[in-house]
Amino acid sequence: MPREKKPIESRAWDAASVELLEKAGRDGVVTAFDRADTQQNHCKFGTQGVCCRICHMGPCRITPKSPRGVCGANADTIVARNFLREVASGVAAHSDHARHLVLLLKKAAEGAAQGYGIKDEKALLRMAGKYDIDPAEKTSGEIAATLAAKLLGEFTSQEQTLETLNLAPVKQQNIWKSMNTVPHGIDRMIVESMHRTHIGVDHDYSNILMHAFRTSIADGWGGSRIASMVSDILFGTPFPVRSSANLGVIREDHVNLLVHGHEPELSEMLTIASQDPKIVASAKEAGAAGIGLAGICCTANEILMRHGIPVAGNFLQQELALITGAIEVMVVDVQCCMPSLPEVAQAYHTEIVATSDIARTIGATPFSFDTDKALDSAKELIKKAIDNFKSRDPKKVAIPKSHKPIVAGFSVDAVKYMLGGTFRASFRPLNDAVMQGRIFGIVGIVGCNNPNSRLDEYTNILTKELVKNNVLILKTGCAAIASAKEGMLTPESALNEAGDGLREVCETVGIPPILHMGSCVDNSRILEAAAEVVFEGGLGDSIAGLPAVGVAPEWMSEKAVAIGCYFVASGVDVILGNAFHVFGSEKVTDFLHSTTQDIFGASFHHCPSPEKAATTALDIIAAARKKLGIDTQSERKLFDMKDRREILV
Ligand code: SF4
Ligand code: MSK
Repeated sequence: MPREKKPIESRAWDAASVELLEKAGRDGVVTAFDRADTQQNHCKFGTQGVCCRICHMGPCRITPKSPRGVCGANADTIVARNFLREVASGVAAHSDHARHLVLLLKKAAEGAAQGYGIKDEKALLRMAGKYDIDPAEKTSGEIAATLAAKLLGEFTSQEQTLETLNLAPVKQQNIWKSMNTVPHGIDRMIVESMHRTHIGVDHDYSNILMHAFRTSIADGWGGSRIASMVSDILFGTPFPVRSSANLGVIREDHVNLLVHGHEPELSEMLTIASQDPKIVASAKEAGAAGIGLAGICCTANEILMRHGIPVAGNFLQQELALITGAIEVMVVDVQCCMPSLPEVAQAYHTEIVATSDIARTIGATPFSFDTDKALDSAKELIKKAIDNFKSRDPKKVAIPKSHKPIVAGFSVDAVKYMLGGTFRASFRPLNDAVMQGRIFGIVGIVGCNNPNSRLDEYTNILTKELVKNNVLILKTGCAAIASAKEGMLTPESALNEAGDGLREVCETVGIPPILHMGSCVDNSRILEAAAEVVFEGGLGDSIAGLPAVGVAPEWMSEKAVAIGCYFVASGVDVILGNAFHVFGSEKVTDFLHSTTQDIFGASFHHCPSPEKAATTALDIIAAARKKLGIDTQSERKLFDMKDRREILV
């Protein structure tokens, strides 16, 4: 039977992507959208999670007729083991990213990393304080060196539990202690996950799953939190910046260089180098109007948050960006960079440059990025792009017009500042707005795109519905880029869609109702915000009781599984657009979707449609408000400076 070919408009929500998918057809270029069609009949054993290939007596597949693998493992054990391995991989990805940053901090502290230094002294001192480092009579380099050594200990510690856990509300810490889910060193947690899932080790599905949550805590409150904090020290804590998003940010008359992946070390240097007058002059000598730097996925989010560099697109637009025919070089680092990129690039003149030694791609140019000479490396890469400009074939160039203005850069510090100014930076006005009902609740919408559903559709419908219902949205990753492309990340446009109460608060404070908080590791900023709400008071003593929900609408990566787990372990209910591969075990499914309520005060919910996700989120928030006793509408009153002073005097 011939495979069903979907109409192009059904693949993507935004017009720019549809335009380039049509061009891909004309240019004979195969993309992830086409390959998803050829993979339509997904293996049932895989989607149910009941295929085990952990040892070579197998692979074993569980069916009613063969309910146990050769070793005797049943569906519960196999599904739970597969789940834990996904979590471990996600945690490893985030935490290795964090490790690279800590090693860079160490080098920068020693003065051995060209172009890097301590950009945000306040962030350094704040973090040093958390690690009891006395700053007296120490240079910032010395403080950074001591801090880096302590942070490296968070990865390797064997008996000590993570110090970063102290950043969580005491109630969460106590739950983790009582449930035996306090993580030791991050690396140890990942190693133990692999050990436990080896043949013949941990067979009790609930014991395996509890370790999945324990390992995930080492990510959300450990690796990812460290990555965000160290990035802030090295590159600056984000504050609101204006920029624009979607494929239309690519400029035809510029030498175009795209950064893609996750780690910000090189992209920071490319940002600096791209503004070097000598480099701009050589681009002009080559016949271009200048250097066009833009990003894809989370590397894009990193330099957007700190420098306002435009975002060309999210995960499923990485190939589409090349199909514009106007990209000289795409620099890839780690995570979410498709192996298909060099093949797509072959249809044009684009050079794909793989810059991480742990992430090589066949057909890409390997480039060993050396943090000792980072600025030189960045200049070399831009020179490569300038040299390649002459090879561009104008007949193959077609850049969609579409791009939207955005405001991003909402770190927790930035939100506090916007709420209370320099001297009274605080979450108080936010908590009050929630208590008074002007803000009904807070929802974090995060995660990827997935060609099994229409690009950005679920994310955008859900976001609009929640904003209409007075829900403040916190966003990261590719979900944030989806809203950016939709024009929902500016105070002006999004406020038209917000409910009355939310609009009132956003207008008073001057923020959009959707706050872009950064990249995948910056999901830890959402936890930080949740903790701040608890610390501020008035909404209970635990994250678990807050009128807050997490949603991963179009997720696809193992990192998203880890993120979902650390949200649940922190007491935040998580709605999934795509189901986990666990339905082959009723017990594992029940554990994740129900038992965790009794353990952590939160669980997973599978909602295949955005409408169902919206009603589920609103129901969860309504129940939390009732429990907190704030379900009745109190008098609506604008919170002005006089009110703030009265509270804080
Ligand atoms: Fe089969 Fe058991 Fe080996 Fe898995 S560990 S492949 S279930 S024998
Ligand atoms: S990039 S993990 S597709 S959010 Fe962070 Fe996007 Fe998901 Fe990658």
